Amino acid sequence: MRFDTVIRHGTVVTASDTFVSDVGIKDGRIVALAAELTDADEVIDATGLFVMPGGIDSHVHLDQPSGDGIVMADDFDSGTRSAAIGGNSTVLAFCMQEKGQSLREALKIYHAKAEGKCHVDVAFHLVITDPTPEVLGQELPALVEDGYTSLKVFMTYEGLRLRDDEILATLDTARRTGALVMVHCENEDAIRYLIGRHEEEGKFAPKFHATTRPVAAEREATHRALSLAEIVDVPIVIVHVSNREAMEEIRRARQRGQKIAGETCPQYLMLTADDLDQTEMEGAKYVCSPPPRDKTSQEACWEGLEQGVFDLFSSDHCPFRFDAPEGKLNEKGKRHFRWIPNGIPGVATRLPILFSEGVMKGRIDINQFVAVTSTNHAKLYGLYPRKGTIAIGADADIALWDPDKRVTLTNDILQHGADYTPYEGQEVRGWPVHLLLGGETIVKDGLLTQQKGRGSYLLRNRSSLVPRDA
Ligand code: DUC
Ligand code: ZN
Ligand code: ZN
Repeated sequence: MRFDTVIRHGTVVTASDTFVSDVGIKDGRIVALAAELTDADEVIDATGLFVMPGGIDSHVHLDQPSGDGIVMADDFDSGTRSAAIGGNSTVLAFCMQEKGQSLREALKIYHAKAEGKCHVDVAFHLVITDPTPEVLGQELPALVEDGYTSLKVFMTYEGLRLRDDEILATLDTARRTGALVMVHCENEDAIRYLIGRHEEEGKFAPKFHATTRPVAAEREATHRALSLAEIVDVPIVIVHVSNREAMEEIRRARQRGQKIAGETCPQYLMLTADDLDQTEMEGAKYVCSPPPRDKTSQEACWEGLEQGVFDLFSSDHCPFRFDAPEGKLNEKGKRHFRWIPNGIPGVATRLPILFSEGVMKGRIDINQFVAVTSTNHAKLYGLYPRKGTIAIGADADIALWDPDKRVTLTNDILQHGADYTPYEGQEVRGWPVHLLLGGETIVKDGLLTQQKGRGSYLLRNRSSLVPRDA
């Protein structure tokens, strides 16, 4: 067979194997894995490089309205561009239902936002903020059938959070329809109470974002979410886990026999609450929820990755400009931490940070790296085996990694819309030097080689965590 492209002399890495092989690509798919493939229109020399499935970041916020004049720093163009620079070929973003809005209406708006803009493949999770009988009884089941097979619910944020009975009703619908629910676990009432107390005490600086959202507020909500899922007998994903106590709740639920996926993020390995405690509002750059904790929590999150408590390592990319009236330093945010928009950029830095700090420092092996950054995302969100692996028949979404390339992370190389990175100046070892999407090179030597619009929208199957008869 004559191939469109062959990748030669690289070391192929999947979630389970590492082997030297050439990769033959035809019509956007991987069609051959063998030695000495030569007959091709294009030959990419991967000598000394790892040939890995493109990263899948299943937790990314793009172009979400935040109210109050706050504007997210990335739309689908800049956000997926930055994703590609960081070695990702697929991102799963959120489609946020407004109160009173139908899910179909919300989807129409988000599809319009993404249309023609994406540099990598995308799919949407549905955020349920208004679980009316109509939404749960009719819309959601139809949408799950149509390939929108995951949703997120919030236990915090006035206006977004669901009450426990609403969460139960949503989980029950997920069980009946075969959808997978992601849960943001923080106790809203406790947080609001603590914010009130801080206000009485005149505590308004960014560092108090962390003290009003303590570990116990996350642990309690995690336990409650797991209990609610147990009550209606449905799998869930606990997203953005920041500390040991929430992580232990996941372990215990699994020991009880529950099917649970766990996710952690770079900020919980790399940052601490001390980063919020800086002069000149610098701490606002690190305001995200749950907040970064302490060194002990970082170690716990590493342990969770090493031991498989966490299936997913996602960015929770949720970018705002720092020095901007529509960003972190909006007028109200300068005076009170509760008005600093929650979230940090990270879609481009997720993979290099884990490769450098995890693989190169011997904390996880390279197959685990592939599992928690790509394969498990594909499996849990219904994209496997089309995505998330190097195998015959899979999409040729392939990242070539140079393990020896040293890069200093600076905002200008990341190509996102934010005006900062929380990791400015940090050196990483290992970099995705070449990225193919559907067999086509979209990034070479840190630069985009294609215009936007190459990415497709992905309709998805059911999660691997969902029973087949659901
Ligand atoms: N939750 C997220 O998942 N992302 C950003 C903010 C938040 O609270
Ligand atoms: Zn969240
Ligand atoms: Zn998020």
